[in-house]
Amino acid sequence: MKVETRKTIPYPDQKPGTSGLRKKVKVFRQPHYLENFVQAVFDVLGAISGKTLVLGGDGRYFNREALQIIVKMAAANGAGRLIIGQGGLLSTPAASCLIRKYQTLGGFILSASHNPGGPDEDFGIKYNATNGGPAPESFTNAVFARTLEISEYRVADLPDLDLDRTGETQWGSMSVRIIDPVEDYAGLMEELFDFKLISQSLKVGALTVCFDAMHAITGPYARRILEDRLGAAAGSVINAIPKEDFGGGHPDPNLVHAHALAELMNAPGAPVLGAASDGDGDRNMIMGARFFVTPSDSLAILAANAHLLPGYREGLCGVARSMPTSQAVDRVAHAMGIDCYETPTGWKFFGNLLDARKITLCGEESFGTGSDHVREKDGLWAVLFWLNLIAVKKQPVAEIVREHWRRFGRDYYSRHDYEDVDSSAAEGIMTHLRGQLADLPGKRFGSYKVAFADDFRYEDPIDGSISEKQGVRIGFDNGSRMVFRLSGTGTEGATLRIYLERYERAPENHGLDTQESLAELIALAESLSEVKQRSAMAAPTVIT
Ligand code: VG1
Ligand code: CO
Repeated sequence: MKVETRKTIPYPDQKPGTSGLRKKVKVFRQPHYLENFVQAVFDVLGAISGKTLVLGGDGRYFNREALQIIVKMAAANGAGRLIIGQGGLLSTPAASCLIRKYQTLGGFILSASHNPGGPDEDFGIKYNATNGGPAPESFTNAVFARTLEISEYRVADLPDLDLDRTGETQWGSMSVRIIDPVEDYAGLMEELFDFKLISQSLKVGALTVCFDAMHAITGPYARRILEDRLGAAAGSVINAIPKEDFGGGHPDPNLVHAHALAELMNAPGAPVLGAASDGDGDRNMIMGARFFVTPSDSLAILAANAHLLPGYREGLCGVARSMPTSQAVDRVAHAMGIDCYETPTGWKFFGNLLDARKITLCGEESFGTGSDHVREKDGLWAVLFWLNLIAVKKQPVAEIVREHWRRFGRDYYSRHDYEDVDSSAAEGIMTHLRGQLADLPGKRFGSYKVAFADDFRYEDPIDGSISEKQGVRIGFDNGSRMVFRLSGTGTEGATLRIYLERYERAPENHGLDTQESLAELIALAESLSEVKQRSAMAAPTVIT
């Protein structure tokens, strides 16, 4: 095997965001762009000689091309073994599962998640560490620093690898194993959930399900697990074939983008559970017949009921949520007498807490929930959790949620996204908000009195690392909150996210429309941020 060392020059823009490096395909296709980033990861890792790496992606446009490049670079950098999903496919949680199960050094996940795919759309790459989770900020910062000074990379002179045939082969100085992308993950799910009970409920028709894979990675996973193993009716999984452009849509599981599912769930004869996942399979949307479950509520409900399921029978050691996620799970933790941690947005911040066994479940308002079974959020896991829960409780989704509200109160919650805002206007909004923080506490706005206002700063309780400026929070004395932050996953302009929540204890007030119930808070958020004037947008692009 001949190894070539090629000269390169640095790119200034390879700083990983909330979840890896995400750019337009055209940006990734610039000479040596991908190679620089991959070599920077190898350089920071240092000793990969003889080590095993997991490789796979969500199947989007450029997935295969990128994989071939990484295979040749891994060989040149001395990797001992690669484990690759057949066809170059692995969902994000399945990649995490494989890294853990086979105790590999880590792995590369090729995905831009819920961002659209195709020659003019997005691509992404992320490195996950030995624990199966996204590398921490200390690592991604070091990679970024390395990309700014890189001058050469190594690549082996090898032909393209056949990604479609499973089995073990010797490739240059490495052994390469192409594996079925679903099998190990399906086995893990079977350990966590009561497959027998779920399949009995499906068999007698007490449970019916529609899962929208949105033409993305979870199609093969959901078909194998829901239809083949559990016996859900053929056709329960829709849009099940992964496509390079996700059928031209946004593979983002929310009511706006998963509209086929939303329509079905609002029509007569809707299945008991409706669910969808995103491009790389780590997000989930949960619906019942004519009922949408807010992701923050879903996390709280899973936490309150986990002990009913085989994998969590021993109870939870603690829970965590990202800062903008509603406080619904905090109430559950309080009632159970366990700790609840508040972390910055992005799954990488849960890793240390999970590794240190401080938490068992965690989640984000952005349709992400997960547990200590892997180190990523996990879409299909959440769906199986709900299926198992419905089978145990023998109640419809809406009833499970309403019962939860009666016990804990309801946290009305919504996120308003202003997408593709001019970057300097978006920065201006954040600066304007930060400028008010010192004066806000104690001020009254209608029925809301400000209790605190700050820019969220996180000190990791395990390694003491500090992450600053993670979002502006304004809290009120009645427990309501609003949060403002800029997205770290977009590839064009800026996206401002405004998160709003209001707590309602009294059951007679649990049936309000979410936007109406938050109307006063929304108007206040818009006026404090001056979002409409500064962005020149009359309304949010997406409301979830
Ligand atoms: C968004 C979500 C965040 C999530 C991240 C990655 O980040 O808000 O909660 O962890 O996407 O999810 P941001 O910075 O755009 O708000 V995924 O499914 O895109 O890997
Ligand atoms: Co995702």
